Amino acid sequence: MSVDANSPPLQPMQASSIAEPDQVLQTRMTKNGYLLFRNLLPATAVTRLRQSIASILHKHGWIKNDEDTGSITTIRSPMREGEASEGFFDVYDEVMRLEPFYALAHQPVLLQIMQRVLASDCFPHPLSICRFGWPEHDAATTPPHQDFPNNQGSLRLTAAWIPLTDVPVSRGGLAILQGSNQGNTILPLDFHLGPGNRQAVLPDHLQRLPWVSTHYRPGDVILFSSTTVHRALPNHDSQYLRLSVDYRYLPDGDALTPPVLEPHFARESWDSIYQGWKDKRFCYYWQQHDYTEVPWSDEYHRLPETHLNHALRAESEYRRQRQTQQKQQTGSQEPNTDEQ
Ligand SMILES: O=C(O)CCC(=O)C(=O)O
Ligand SMILES: [Fe+2]
Repeated sequence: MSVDANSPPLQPMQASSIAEPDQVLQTRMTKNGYLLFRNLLPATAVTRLRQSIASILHKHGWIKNDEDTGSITTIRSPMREGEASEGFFDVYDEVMRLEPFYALAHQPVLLQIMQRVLASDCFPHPLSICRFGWPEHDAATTPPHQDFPNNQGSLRLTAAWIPLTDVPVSRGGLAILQGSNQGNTILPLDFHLGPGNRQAVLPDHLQRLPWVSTHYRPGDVILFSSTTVHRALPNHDSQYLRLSVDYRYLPDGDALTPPVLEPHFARESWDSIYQGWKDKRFCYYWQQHDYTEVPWSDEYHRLPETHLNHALRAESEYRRQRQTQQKQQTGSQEPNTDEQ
């Protein structure tokens, strides 16, 4: 398996089964840093969320009004996560209010497997993320990183990454550096244009580990640890958008930081997000848990002064490339026959 010349060669991911004993799953998680479960989530829950998000994307002119086939076709140029000037929040704010977006984190099958692998009393922290994996947007694709610096609190924090669309390897799914969690070391960081604006600097012994990935389908779930190095693959699949969500769980009583109790990007209050929800069961559910709040530390994100030049160069190169791409698109654009 190979994606392009700039990506490391990929090896296949090992799938796990919920029929395996807890001990086997826990040992594999400790050894490999991830567990992939095929077809875990009910199709209805995943489809409902994809359709809710797709209707927002369509309303804002980001995607075609396709038949729902599990694939989503983009009709606008890519943008970076959080890029306000490109209209990112016109869409993202609406997604952040969707009841099914938060409900999926509480799906019984997902909670049960997390409880078996992580801790019987674990729960998702409320900060939940939706990702748009744009085609031909390599410079701002999620770089190799660990989740601990972005969440902090407990090293036992465990993520669930969930594809909402079909994600063949060419469509930019998640890749895991297998075994990179061993030793639970927090890696130094460098600037990157992708989500989080930081990439992990991989020491030699980690560079020798295999990157693994797979063709993900809606219903699949991958769990990974807070120190597991992971990244997104470049999306080179025509005009298809990769859509996914990710949630993070921790054992009750463990530490967490204030930002993970906020909605992603913290642009609205929970009260405002909860307006219009039909089922209030998942409103403020975390307050029933016994976590310990610890301060957020900027130390995990600090970059050496020398990285500033690199950041500025990357930023201006990105802007130049995007202008060229946009000019080419405007030049070659056919009249849009898709009804808006
Ligand atoms: O979907 C992506 O591009 C990034 C996902 C990720 O980093 C995560 O789920 O922790
Ligand atoms: Fe991550």
